Amino acid sequence: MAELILHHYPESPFSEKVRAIFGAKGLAWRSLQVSMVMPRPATIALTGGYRRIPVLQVGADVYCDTALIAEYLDGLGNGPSLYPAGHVLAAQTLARWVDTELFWAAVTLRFLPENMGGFFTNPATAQAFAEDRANFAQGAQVRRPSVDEARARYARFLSEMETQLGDGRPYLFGADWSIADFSVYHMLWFIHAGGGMAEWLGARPHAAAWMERMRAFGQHPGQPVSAEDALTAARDAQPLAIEQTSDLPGIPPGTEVNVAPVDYGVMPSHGTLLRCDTDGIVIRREHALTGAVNVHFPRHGFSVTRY
Ligand SMILES: N[C@@H](CCC(=O)N[C@@H](CS)C(=O)NCC(=O)O)C(=O)O
Repeated sequence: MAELILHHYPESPFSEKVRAIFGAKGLAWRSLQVSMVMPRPATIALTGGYRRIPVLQVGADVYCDTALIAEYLDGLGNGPSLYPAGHVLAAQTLARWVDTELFWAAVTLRFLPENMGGFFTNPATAQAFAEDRANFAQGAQVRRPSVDEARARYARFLSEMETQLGDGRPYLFGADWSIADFSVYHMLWFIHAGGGMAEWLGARPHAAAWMERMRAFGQHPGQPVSAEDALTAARDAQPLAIEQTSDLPGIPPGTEVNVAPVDYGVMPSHGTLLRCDTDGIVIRREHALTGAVNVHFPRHGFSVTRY
């Protein structure tokens, strides 16, 4: 198998989810550190437009969105499945809620002055970030909660989490981890990354101990790789053979399509549809820098339209 190359940046919470999964599963990975703001030429050459971070590249196959990246990684490495029998629905549903509803509360909380920590001590960096994220927000369909609402949402969630962990279980659904643990972990990591609100965890010993257990997984660094070497890895590989199928009325395999997130960061990727079914969406693209690549997306949260 080709190497696992994560396109990410250190401050990115969704990247921290994947970095922790690499650690938990003992997977060797290569780290392609991208800028916190656009442009990201190598990553965009590979995805064809999708700009959210992280992206996992495996040779000439590119996996977008951590929901799909986690499913891909689950089949590799050591340890229990991220989707334990009997808890799949609960774990996936909690992970989706955390990655969306709790995420927007987390964004509100993280950018409070008392939670900023060392973020943006340089005004020029802050200005570049604000301009970049204004572009990113074009066409978004999300509602960012007020500070009061975000605090209430997080407080309620943390107190339910404390109760759930109160019987001494090591992970949210019992003796083994699930995808929900990694989603909750990266969100708490993000909220507390600036060092603020420490008392929120301090007052909840079970949640605090769980957080330290999860944080240990994140200490598993990747070997740096350059953008040039990542592009060479794509050019040197063949994209996976994909069984062609589509459950979209009027959009059969072979159609030129746009695939885009439905909520935010809605910049589409363009390519030829190979597959669209319950398990995901795959398009094939060609680019001078990458050769032929497959770009994979989850089905949930993405739209497919004719180009
Ligand atoms: N549902 C996506 C969310 C990804 C996401 O929102 N990533 C943030 C960074 S953590 C992002 O792309 N922000 C804009 C940017 O970095 O350009 C996933 O699970 O991968």
